[in-house]
Amino acid sequence: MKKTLLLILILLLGLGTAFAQSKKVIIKKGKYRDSRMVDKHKSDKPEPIDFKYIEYPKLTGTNIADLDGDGEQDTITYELIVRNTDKIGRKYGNHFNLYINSVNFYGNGSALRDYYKIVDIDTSDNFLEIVVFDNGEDATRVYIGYNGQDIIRLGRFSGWKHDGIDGSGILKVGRRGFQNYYPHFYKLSKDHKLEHIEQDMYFSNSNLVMKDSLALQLSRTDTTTVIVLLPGEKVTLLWTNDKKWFFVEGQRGIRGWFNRIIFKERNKYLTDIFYGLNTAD
Ligand SMILES: [Ca+2]
Ligand SMILES: [Ca+2]
Repeated sequence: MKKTLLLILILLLGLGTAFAQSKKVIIKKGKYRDSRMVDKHKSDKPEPIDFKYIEYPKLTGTNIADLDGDGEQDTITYELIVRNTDKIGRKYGNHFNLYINSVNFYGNGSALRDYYKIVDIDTSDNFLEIVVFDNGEDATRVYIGYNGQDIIRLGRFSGWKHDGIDGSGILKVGRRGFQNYYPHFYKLSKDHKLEHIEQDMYFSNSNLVMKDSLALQLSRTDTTTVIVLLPGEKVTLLWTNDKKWFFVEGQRGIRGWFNRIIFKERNKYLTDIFYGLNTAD
């Protein structure tokens, strides 16, 4: 009888230990799903970017505006040198001439449109800017300035159909990324230059599928593994610095970082790890 009781006791203790062990496993799993941990990831995540823009009218031929803010109206003439007409009769050019008063600017493109826009990137200065459009392989905008003497090519940007012009002096443009376009910011300087503003991370928000497994780490400085993404798992590439760091959210809602350098070590490319990338990178 005593032996039986002892056996039952041993059995119960054993079961208790087994429960304790299985409980331990659950706790570990719970740790990965801890909301505070996800919050910690969020603290590493920059805020999404507001991308408002003003729609300026399409202009053709000759127009008048005070581009350099000297109080005198300037005469602007845009001439498209037409080489192509598309299926619905729209004319595209390979070259254009832009005249501001007596100054001429000659430019080229692959499928230039027959209109231009006069925009105001920075409402706090007295200058206006001109934009010429190219519907080539990528939608392209060419920004042109005038300082009263010379016509200045400010920049040429491809990507999103619309650039963000809100009068703040910051031009927001979309640059082609891994699947979507990344917003990039340019500041219009006093000497008519569009200067790129470096950001820590660029918003990507690309939906991909895992081709291979990949461990994500807690932060850029803490290599603790938060989750291992598995083949077939849907993931969102949220942010990247376009160089080596990527911030990813997995299908199970866990966010974490990976460094591109691990692929070099494994002798693999991003396309070996993810389905859905639109670059050969
Ligand atoms: Ca003027
Ligand atoms: Ca201005």
